[in-house]
Formats: sequence, structure tokens, C-alpha cells
Amino acid sequence: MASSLVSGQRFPVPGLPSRDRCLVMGVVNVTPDSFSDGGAWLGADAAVAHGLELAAQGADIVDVGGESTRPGAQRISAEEEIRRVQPVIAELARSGVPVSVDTMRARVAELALEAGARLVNDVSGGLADPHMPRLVAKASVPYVVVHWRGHSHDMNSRALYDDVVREVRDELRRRVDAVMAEGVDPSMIVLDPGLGFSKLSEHNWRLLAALPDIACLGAGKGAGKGAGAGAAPGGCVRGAGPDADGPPRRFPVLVGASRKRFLGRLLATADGTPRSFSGSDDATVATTALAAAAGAWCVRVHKVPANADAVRVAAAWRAAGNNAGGNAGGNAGEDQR
Ligand code: PMM
Repeated sequence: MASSLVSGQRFPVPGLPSRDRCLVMGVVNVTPDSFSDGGAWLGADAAVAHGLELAAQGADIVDVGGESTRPGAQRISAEEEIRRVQPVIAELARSGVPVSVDTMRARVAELALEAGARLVNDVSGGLADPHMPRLVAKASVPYVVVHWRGHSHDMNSRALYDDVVREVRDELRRRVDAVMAEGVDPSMIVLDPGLGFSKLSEHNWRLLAALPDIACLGAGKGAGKGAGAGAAPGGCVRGAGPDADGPPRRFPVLVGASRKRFLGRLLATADGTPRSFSGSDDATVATTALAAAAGAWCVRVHKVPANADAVRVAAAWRAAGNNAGGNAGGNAGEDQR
């Protein structure tokens, strides 16, 4: 297993639960058409009840979204998105549940924060709405910057990579630079490789196997001339290359593998029929265990209980010394945040 570079313990994110393990984010999609659970929690009452259930089952954060991002999905209006998420967020927050809002729109994020959300989860990494980074900076809340190349209706046509890990890392680095230029505090940034967003199965697997490289952004433009060039085994070191002259930057990483199509394809029958979304839940738990053991800060999942168990197994595994040479403590001096 690749050496780990992040952990919930060493990277508490301000305003969010801090645990000595990977966090679990439970998903409430208040949509009729999300690919994994569309329609199940469309009414506000059903969505709130589901969010409370996820929290009771061990979700550290509940992620509420009103717009489907499944491949091919068309956009809905901001008004409709607000109508779907605002009452759900308000009620969950009132009940003491740490809530994140899954949105690409600054206006939706703003109202969600007013309703009590504590984190903005932007699958476009600030690209879909140029006002988003400034809003997040002003609100001083944590911000999930997801790797993204375009809206759902044609995102599959953008799944073109020579070296997916290097390109995702470079593109995330540019997004981090851009949102910081808008005033976002680096301690508030969480990175997400954006599994399934303009990615084929092989891309998702390569990214999952390279989470430490995603966590560790080398310095400046051009740092890291290949996957992991800026990340030595066990550490997050200065990026390689002529323009890698600043300090290395390491960020918490969120992983959203739950029920995604690449799991269904992996588990396809002999005639190639993919496993159903809910039939991929056990495989999701396996990815959770592996991602948490590799040091992911949080996993975003539809079913909480088995994933909550898996992150605890991974924490015990890490604590017992299987995280390659003590990197979780050995490089503390190199952390930039
Ligand atoms: N995936 C989906 C929606 N939101 N947010 C983050 N941070 N990362 C993801 O991978 C992600 C996300 C799409 O999945 P869903 O429609 O099944 O919830």
C-alpha cells in the first residue's frame, strides 16, 4: 500500500468533527434522479428523516445535495435547488447534525450556510460558479475542492488523460491556487479527486491507488513531473522540477467512491451486466477501508454502518504501524497546515 500522507487526526478541519480516524460523510440526495439513490429522499420530511438516521448510524457529517451530477444529467434552476435543500439543511442543523451542502452555486451555498451548513462541497472546485470561492472565503468555512472538467451533460467526453494522476494533481493545484487567490484560507481546503467526474473506470482506480499523491501538492506551477514526483515515500516533500521552489502543500482528502459505476463494472456478471448501485455497497466498504488505511480524511457514502466500521478497522490498522515507516508522525515538521 502507498504510504499515507493525511489523516483525520493530523488534519482537523476547522468547524468540523475531529476524530482519530477517517470521517464518514453520509449522503442525502434530495433529487429525483441521482444515479445511486435518485428519488428516494425527494420530499423534505423523508430527506430529514434519512439524514437523522445516517447521523444516528455514525455519520460524522451529512452531505445534502439538490442537484444530480450523474453523467448526462441536465441542470436544474437555482430556485429549485434551494427549494429542495434549504429546509432539509435547516432541520438537520437544528438537530445538531454537522451538515455540508453539495452544490456548485454560490447562491445556494450562501443560503445553505445561513440555514446552518458548516461545509461547502463543490464538485466543480469553483469552476461552475466564479462567485463560489469568494463566498466561501467570506464565510470562512471549509471548502471541498473536487477535480472537475465540466458539467454532467457531456463530462464523459472529457475523460481523456495521458497520466491521470499527474493531470488531476496539476489541475487541483491550479484550483487551489485560484481559490486561495480569492481569499480561501488553505486550512479550509479539502481536496477530492472527483471519482466518476470525467473519469473512466481505469482512471478512478489509478486515482484511488494514488491518494497520497493527490493529498500532497508540490509547490508552484510545474511541480511534480510525474505521479508522485513531489511526494517521497512517507513524506510530502518539496516538488521536483525547476519551478518547484515554494513549500510543499498537503491537504486532507475526501473520497467519493460510493456506489459509483466503476464498482458496478468491476462486479459485472460474466455477460457484462454491471452490478446494481445498491449491490455495490460491499465494494464501497472495501474502498472505504483501503482509502482510510491510505490516510483519507473522509469518505462520502450512501450507507453508513458498514463504512463506519471500516474506518475504525483502518484506524486500528494504521495505529498498529502498518502505515509504512511511521509517516503519520515522521514528517510532521513538513506539514504546511
Ligand atoms: N460524487 C457525487 C456527488 N457529490 N461530492 C464529492 N465531494 N465527491 C464525490 O465524489 C461526489 C460528490 C455523485 O454521487 P451521488 O450522485 O451518488 O451522490
